[in-house]
Amino acid sequence: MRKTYSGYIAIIGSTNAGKSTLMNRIMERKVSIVSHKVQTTRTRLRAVKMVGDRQLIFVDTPGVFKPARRLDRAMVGAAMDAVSDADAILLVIDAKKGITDTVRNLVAKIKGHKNLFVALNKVDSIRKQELLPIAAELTQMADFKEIFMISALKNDGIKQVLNSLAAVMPESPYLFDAKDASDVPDALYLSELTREKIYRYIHQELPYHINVLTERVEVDDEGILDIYQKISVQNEAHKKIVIGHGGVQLKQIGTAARHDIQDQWGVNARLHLFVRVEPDWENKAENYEEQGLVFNK
Ligand SMILES: Nc1nc2c(ncn2[C@@H]2O[C@H](COP(=O)(O)OP(=O)(O)OP(=O)(O)O)[C@@H](O)[C@H]2O)c(=O)[nH]1
Ligand SMILES: [Mg+2]
Repeated sequence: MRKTYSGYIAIIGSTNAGKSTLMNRIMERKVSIVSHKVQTTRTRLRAVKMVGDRQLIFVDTPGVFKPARRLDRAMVGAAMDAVSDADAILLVIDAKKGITDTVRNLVAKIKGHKNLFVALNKVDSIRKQELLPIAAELTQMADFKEIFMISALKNDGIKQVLNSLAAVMPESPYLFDAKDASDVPDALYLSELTREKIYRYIHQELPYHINVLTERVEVDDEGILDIYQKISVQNEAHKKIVIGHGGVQLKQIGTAARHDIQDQWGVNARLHLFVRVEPDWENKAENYEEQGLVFNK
């Protein structure tokens, strides 16, 4: 019988390093939401990529940072769990920021792993000669198999990453049906698309205090999806901002999310958004479970 190869690759790194952008670039479509803000990704998101006949299961993770809230702890916990199961680890570093304390701490935690790779990302925005000292320092820090210089945004250097990772995948039956590009539950995926628009249109800190939960998806006779989502905010003032004057803000969020859903899925959809004041959403298990996060009591 022909040999098959399949394994997990954890994409980890500081928040805002470009992990989700890289994940989407690898998949050639949007699997994971992206924003210019830190702490965008809140849970692990898996996507399956075939490189020749080798199966690569990528796990995008929340950025690692110093956790303060319960949600933060669950996010960082999800990232570290992904690492412990991984056949290979791809550490993503924002080359503009270089080796920060967070990166240093992270490397200390993962340095025993046998398939350690690092991608210096955002090379489009820094000069080549600035990369060399960073690379030199990294080789002192751990036994990286390879240091890639990439731009996830400009699609530069991605092929090399894929080929090198494919080469270290263990011999194994396929762990996922090759047709399943992503095992993100649809409800979560839909919630994520809306949450991304909240990050896009609502400024400053507010998005971090907001949660989106897909409560129901119905399909009518014409195949049009009715998607009902609850946007949880912490107080009346936040609700006002999310809805906006005369509802314009919520409309902008809803329209953008609906377009995205339609584009990504090739379906027609109506998106029904309800904003609810739920001061305690961060302390409710249901808001963690859809996202696959562990709710620590
Ligand atoms: N210039 C440049 N910007 C990039 C590149 N890759 C990602 N970005 C930008 O960096 C920002 C953060 O990207 P994300 O992919 O959300 O980062 P992340 O590491 O997933 O962040 P968290 O989910 O918060 O941990 C976005 O504004 C991206 O457009 C790159 O190669 N070059
Ligand atoms: Mg992310």
